[in-house]
Amino acid sequence: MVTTADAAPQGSRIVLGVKAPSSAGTAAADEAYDLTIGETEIRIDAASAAGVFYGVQTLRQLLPYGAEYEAANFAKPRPALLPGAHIVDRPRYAWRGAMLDVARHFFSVEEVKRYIDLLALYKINRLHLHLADDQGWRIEIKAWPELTARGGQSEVGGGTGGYYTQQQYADLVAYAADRFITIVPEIDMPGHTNAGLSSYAELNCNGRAPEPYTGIEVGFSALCVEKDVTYKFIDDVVREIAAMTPGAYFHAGGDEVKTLTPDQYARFVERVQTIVASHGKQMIGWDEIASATLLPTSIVQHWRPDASRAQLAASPRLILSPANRVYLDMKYDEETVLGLRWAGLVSVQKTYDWDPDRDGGVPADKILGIEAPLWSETVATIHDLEFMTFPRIAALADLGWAPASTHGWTAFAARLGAQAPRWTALGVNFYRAPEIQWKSVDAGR
Ligand code: TNX
Repeated sequence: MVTTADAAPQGSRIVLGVKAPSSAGTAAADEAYDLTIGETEIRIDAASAAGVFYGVQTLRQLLPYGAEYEAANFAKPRPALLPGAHIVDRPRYAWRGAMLDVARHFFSVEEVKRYIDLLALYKINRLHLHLADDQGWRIEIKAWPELTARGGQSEVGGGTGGYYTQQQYADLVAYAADRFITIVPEIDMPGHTNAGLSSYAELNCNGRAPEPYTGIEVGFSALCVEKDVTYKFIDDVVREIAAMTPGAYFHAGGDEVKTLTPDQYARFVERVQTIVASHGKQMIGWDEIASATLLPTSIVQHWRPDASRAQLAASPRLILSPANRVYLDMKYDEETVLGLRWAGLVSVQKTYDWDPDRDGGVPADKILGIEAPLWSETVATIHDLEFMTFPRIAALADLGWAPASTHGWTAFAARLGAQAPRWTALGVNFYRAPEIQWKSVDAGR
């Protein structure tokens, strides 16, 4: 056992170094780190700043949960005992994502920053923002100002909605980048577009703008794929968002279109893919896009449990988000008040206890990683958001990071239970799933 600097002013220190860790040369070396807790020194070695950051998050999890309170809560620094350790660590998957639907219910910049902070603790490295849907358009587009002036003012249930100015979006991108999280913007198209269609009559095939929509039905809206102005619109939107997004990706949605023929749909996806590539981004789409001819750089996000495995297997690259495993908007159990249940009940064990490489039914070498979406039809506040996210996001994070060889529900459930005091200290409104033995706040000092 060693002590940290506070307890042993005679010499313990923390050294952060950017140099090759033990995992150098492996595919995951970019995010790898070594953490050594010795008698007089704590060292974190990594090849990149991201690796150092992940080493710090691990060290943070080893500190007593009280460290999560502002230091001002304590009259004087408290000693902390840490176990001696040499940890050689690197992620299993390069893509460890969370998705937040800010369209059905709007979440403010401050709320999204809080979400980012909580995700960073568990080494999540992508935050996919679902920025437009039938119920609201949430990102300022200077060439099409009505999108936010009109389309940004509604949300599920009739609330006032909201949107991010370009400056606010850039601030979010920078805040996430400081925590090694890449923002992945999504503008869903051609379906899920009522907010856009209600802002500009010309985007509609019949030239008439529909009313704003505040219900939770899906599949009724679509951009007019036969009109040229539609592609001018998409080009402007992708250009402005791409210019504010240093990350390599643009998510073009593509899900649940019920008003187009399969051929119209595929031609649309291929045309959008060209637009996205022309603005220097790799296109991501929900798994329906697998029916189109895709570029090698495009990424298919698997979500429908019954999606065609043959089409998925033929896709260039995959992110796995099977709804019956990782949808954070599904109810946990029969008692859950919030959430939907079309993909079944999604317990913590359901989220954790599968092997993406083997159980997805798709070739492992195409899998970039996994992502947990939080759709917000029933999720209206940050408290709701935290309740549906925690503890399941920790299961997703462990599945995305830890080697398959260490996977095991019983040991994971114990590690998970030990997070409770830290979440309490952080003020997280987590669901105390009854199957987990949650440590009490007094146990972890
Ligand atoms: C399906 S997942 C949708 C969303 C809904 C979600 C609710 C996906 C690509 N489409 O529009 O919000 O189910 O669980």
